Amino acid sequence: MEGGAGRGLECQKIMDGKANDVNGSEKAIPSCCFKARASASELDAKCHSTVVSGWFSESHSCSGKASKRVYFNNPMWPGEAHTLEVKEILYKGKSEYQEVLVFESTSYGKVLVLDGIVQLTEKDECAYQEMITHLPLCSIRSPKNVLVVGGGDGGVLREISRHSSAEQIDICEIDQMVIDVSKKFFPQLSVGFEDPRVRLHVGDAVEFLQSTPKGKYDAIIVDSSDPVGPAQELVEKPFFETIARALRPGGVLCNMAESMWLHTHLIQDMISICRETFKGSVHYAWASVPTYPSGVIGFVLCSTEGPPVDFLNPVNPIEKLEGATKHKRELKYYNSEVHSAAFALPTFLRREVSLLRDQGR
Ligand code: SPD
Repeated sequence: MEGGAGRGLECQKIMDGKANDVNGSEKAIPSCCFKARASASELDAKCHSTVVSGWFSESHSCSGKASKRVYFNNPMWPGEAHTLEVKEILYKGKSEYQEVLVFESTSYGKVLVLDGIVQLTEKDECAYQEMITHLPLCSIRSPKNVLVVGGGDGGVLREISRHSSAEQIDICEIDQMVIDVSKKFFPQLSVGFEDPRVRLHVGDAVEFLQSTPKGKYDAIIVDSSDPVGPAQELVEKPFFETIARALRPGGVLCNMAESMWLHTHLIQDMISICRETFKGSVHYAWASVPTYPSGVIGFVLCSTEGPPVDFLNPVNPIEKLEGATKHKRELKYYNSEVHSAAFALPTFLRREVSLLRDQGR
């Protein structure tokens, strides 16, 4: 095992199947790499941690008995794996839903990883959380009732709390462990839970939305993990229908929508479903997040039938909301200029997205 003394020890612990739990006590590490296992023959698959020789790789690694090689491949981005140097592993555990890993990286601060996929780093989380929140909330006047689906780290809540118009901020997160881990290791995000307007619901978002009164929310933000595992149904039509039902006329949805470089078909599918489901407008925007695959992440923004929403020109500019740009933490990425620019699409993507519109899908 390579790496510094501390790092070597922590990595060895992981390889030995031990790590510290949220409270610091040593805990057995569950078998890793369920997805890699599924793609390898059971006898041939021997799973390793995703931390090898002091480097975390966003992949599912599995050594084949026959070839004695380590494979790195993630079904969401086959053929590539982003890698970060690990200073220290801080936590590894398994919830009912997913594997949870927190490590200190040498270049991006602390990193939260779910099922082998980077969810956020201290250095660049600002771009994702600010954009997924303010793109929708600055596109409507005085948002009052807001729902976050997922987002258990609290970063999106922190951003919503800049909007003094918000009266009730609901969050439905399925995995209590994500909330606990964030409160312990990412206090600058979990601070979002401290806002008295926040109501936490731990459970399934589909069930939560089904029991939500029709037209309750002005805005819904879906801050999910990638659509493999627990988040799969969050990109399917029935889910979007329950969202549309829960929004008021002219209400808005902002949904995490992957990378334009890697997931054009998924984006096309989402836009197509949203055009069928939401009778207002549907747009795609994007932001630069260096630690997400291909360095960018996108968002689908939709509005329901009702007062028209012009997503491209914010009617509720953040700079005009008293104290908003400095609330809890100064904005680092989002501003009104970035807002409008985020909807400018490269030619290849514009073609794909407008093709759907021309086909009336
Ligand atoms: N490919 C990673 C996408 C992660 C989206 N969710 C991030 C959660 C941060 N609040």
